Amino acid sequence: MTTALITGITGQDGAYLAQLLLEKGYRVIGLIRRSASSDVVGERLRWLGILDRVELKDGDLTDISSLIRVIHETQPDEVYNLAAQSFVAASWHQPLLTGTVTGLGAVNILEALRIIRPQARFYQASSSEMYGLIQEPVQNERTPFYARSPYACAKLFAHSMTVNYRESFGMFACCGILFNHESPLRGIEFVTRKITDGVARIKLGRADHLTLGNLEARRDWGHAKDYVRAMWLMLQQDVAEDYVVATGKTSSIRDFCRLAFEHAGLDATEFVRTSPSLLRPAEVDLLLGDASKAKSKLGWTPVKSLQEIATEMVDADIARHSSRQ
Ligand code: NDP
Ligand code: GDR
Repeated sequence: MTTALITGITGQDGAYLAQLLLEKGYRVIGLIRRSASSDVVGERLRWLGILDRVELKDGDLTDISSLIRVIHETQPDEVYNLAAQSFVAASWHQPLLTGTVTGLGAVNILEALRIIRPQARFYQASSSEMYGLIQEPVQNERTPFYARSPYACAKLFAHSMTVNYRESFGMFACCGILFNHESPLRGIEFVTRKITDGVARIKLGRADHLTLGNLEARRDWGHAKDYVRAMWLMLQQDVAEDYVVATGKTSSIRDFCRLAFEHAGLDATEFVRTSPSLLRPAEVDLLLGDASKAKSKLGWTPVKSLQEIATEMVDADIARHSSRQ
């Protein structure tokens, strides 16, 4: 039985990846942080009905001793480093924490693996945010990076270190440069989920408007379930390489609002307000990925369209709010 260790298993991608690996017959170990709200830890795993099928080990990406202990105890064949302070907007408020977790945290786990389990295959969750101030209208593995937030700077450091560990020590280490991916398990602070949650509240008469920031930013949005499949495929190859994972289509926040409100029979222009307080100190205006390499080498293609994603998320949020009378 193949053993996988997932950091960030309680997040959106960690939960879907755990589900995928369980379907494939893996033993799945997840790293979890101690929380004072222990009753809600693992909520996404519970939602997917797999909480009791994964082994949760306590640890923190910033504490290398905990990583060494967990790797030593579980001897993983594959390690997926998904843990991060992943909210771009928060990274300006907590730049040091973001650098420590999202940047140095990746080196902690690479270093722990190098010392005690160098044969394990390693996946690093790199991000399209690293492209930042766009140098080319369509971004692929050769497009130069230009980080625009403390989060992107930290991810760029982790990305470079992963490549460096591969080249220096011959470790099987891959970076997936994933563009935005969403689902009903997306954190409520991210714009798509904030919108679908807002639509649900308005539809059920629990709110009368939704306040957003920049409606003109464009993102290449896919579905998280499709994207975790690409992570797994990267670690099944003969050679470790980096891959862009994207749909090749870009839409604005305004477009996503229209799709989500329309699905609930509402007109977005009646309910969406904007506030300068939600604008970022530096914005990433446009992301549009070229996943040709992932398509040709991994045989990966996204399945879900943005319309389907918006529909699934709105339905899930209406169901959630309806069950909380
Ligand atoms: P989430 O924010 O949903 O999940 C982040 C996870 O990291 C949570 O499980 C969180 O645990 C954990 N975590 C945070 N800090 C620590 C720490 N110090 N030690 C251990 N675990 C920690 O992110 P997503 O699932 O959306 O994304 C997964 C990864 O992919 C992230 O690295 C993200 O930056 C990256 N990424 C995401 C994209 C997207 O569109 N979703 C696109 C490109 C990259 P807890 O539950 O305790 O907070
Ligand atoms: P992003 O996702 O920063 O791309 O990072 P987010 O959904 O937070 O923002 C997308 C765009 O929407 C604009 N926006 C708003 N964003 C939020 N959160 N809230 C608002 O009210 C709002 N109004 C407009 C933002 O300015 C931005 O342009 C996500 C994360 O998952 C990262 O971890 C990951 O690396 C990247 O995607 C790829």
